[in-house]
Amino acid sequence: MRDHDRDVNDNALRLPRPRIVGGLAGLAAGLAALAASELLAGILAGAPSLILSVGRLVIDLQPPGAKEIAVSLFGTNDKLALEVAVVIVALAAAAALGAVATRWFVAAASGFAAFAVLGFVAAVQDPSNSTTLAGISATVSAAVGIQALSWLVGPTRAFGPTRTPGSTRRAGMPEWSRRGFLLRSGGLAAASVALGVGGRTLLEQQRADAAAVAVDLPVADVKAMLPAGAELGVDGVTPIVVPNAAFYRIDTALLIPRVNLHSWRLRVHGMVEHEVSLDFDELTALPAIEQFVTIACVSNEVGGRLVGNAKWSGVRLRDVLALAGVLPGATQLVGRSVDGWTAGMPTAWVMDPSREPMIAVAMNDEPLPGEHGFPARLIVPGLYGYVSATKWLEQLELTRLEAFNGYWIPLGWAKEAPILTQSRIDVPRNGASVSPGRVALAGVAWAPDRGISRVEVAVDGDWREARLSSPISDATWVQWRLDWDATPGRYEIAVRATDGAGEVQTDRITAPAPDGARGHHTITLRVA
Ligand SMILES: Nc1nc2c(c(=O)[nH]1)N[C@H]1C(S)=C(S)[C@@H](COP(=O)(O)O)O[C@H]1N2
Ligand SMILES: [Mo]
Repeated sequence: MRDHDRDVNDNALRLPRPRIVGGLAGLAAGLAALAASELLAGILAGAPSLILSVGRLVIDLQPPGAKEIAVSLFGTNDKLALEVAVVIVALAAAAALGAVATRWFVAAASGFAAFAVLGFVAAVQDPSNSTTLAGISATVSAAVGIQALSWLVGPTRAFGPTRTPGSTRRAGMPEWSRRGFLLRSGGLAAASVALGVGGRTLLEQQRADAAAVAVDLPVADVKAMLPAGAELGVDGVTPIVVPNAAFYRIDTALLIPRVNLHSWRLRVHGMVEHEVSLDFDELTALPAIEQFVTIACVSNEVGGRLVGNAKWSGVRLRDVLALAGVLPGATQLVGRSVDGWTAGMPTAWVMDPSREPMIAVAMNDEPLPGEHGFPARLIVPGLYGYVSATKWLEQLELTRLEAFNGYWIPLGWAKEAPILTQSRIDVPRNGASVSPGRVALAGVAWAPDRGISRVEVAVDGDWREARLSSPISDATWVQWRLDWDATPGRYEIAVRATDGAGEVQTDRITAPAPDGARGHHTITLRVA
């Protein structure tokens, strides 16, 4: 190690420009501030992650009509992108404040405090965050950031007691050597990233644990069974029953909502004869049912994978509604989640005896996974998820259709949205090259809950009928297969399904918004 005087000399000679020094210090201090909140959130149940809170605020403030943003925010990867954007903006601001700090420390410190206030305000929008803990988190985060900034470039550095007579340092400049400064800020940044990532890991673990508690699953009298021939056995085709770990996930939750099974209740209210509130045991004491249902996301593109089929177990939604007594005129049923998300559907759709809407507490014979709505969710055959499939369900409200709009409706999505007839080619992959001879073209087709009566495949415009797997029910998808004698060349392969009512899937292409994507999934193949 160098002695202190060498350090100071070094500093005078080689210290980078104060604005760069300040920027780097601000960056490190910003990382420390963010890490403090992540760590607290990981350790203290109920303490918010300020990053997630601000991300949540961004999602909630989506300007109505920004359909494309809304589409992209449905996706899971886009959530990560949103978080990364929040962190980048926060760090850029911290770097800018750091550059200010070398000349006007109080202003920079106030900037850090202002960011903490923003984080606090964002955090208390979410009712599941404790206001006290949000306050503590914001305060600690600001204090850590300001302390780190002061340690690296603050007034105590510039005017510290170790100032040597004759030093050429300017006021406001750190007294570390360049190497010392870079080591300290780099070390702080690295430690912050490590602690922050550790904190986030703990936080996600907390949420996963909450959903992994032992649950007594209802046992249905009538078992849902797969018919013989439910699976065509073509390599690479989506399985008829999608395993939980592979099932698509779509929601606005940046972090799986925490639900304590022991205090959780389902409240049925609004236009009912009498309000009903059931705890988990009371809910699952109702007659148990299970059924396979294919659910789909309205933002699924033609050929997309935001659709899946699972065995759902739970109770009949109509049994629960009957306990409360739905009043005439209650034309809409709204499912509300513990984090305030809502989906509304026509009561008539729910009451139609041709289908069996349910409150599911199990998915493929396992308790509902945290990301799929633990402890209870709605599954309503035939409707897109955004107007029906409320996860982390907490309330059922009976109202009139005109009286309330669910979460996505003001953002430009259709109020009523039955799942459109769609089909997808799974094998071969688009753009693949295959050998001449017999080629299995195969995929899935769905039209819940009208069922699929026929799937046709066009090879260069010539439609041929595919073979179908035995359908489980009208509420589920089927696999299809066409064996094709391929001769060398380039081909365009398209698929279309016909629903149970005889209606052929349209080739008229539409975007997912406002009520689902239309058009035929089409791929190109090379046979050589
Ligand atoms: N609480 C809550 N439930 C929700 C959503 C949500 O954002 N929050 N998204 C819905 C949408 S848009 C779809 S497509 C389905 C997806 O269910 P999955 O994630 O289990 O596949 O959940 C629905 N339920
Ligand atoms: Mo969705």
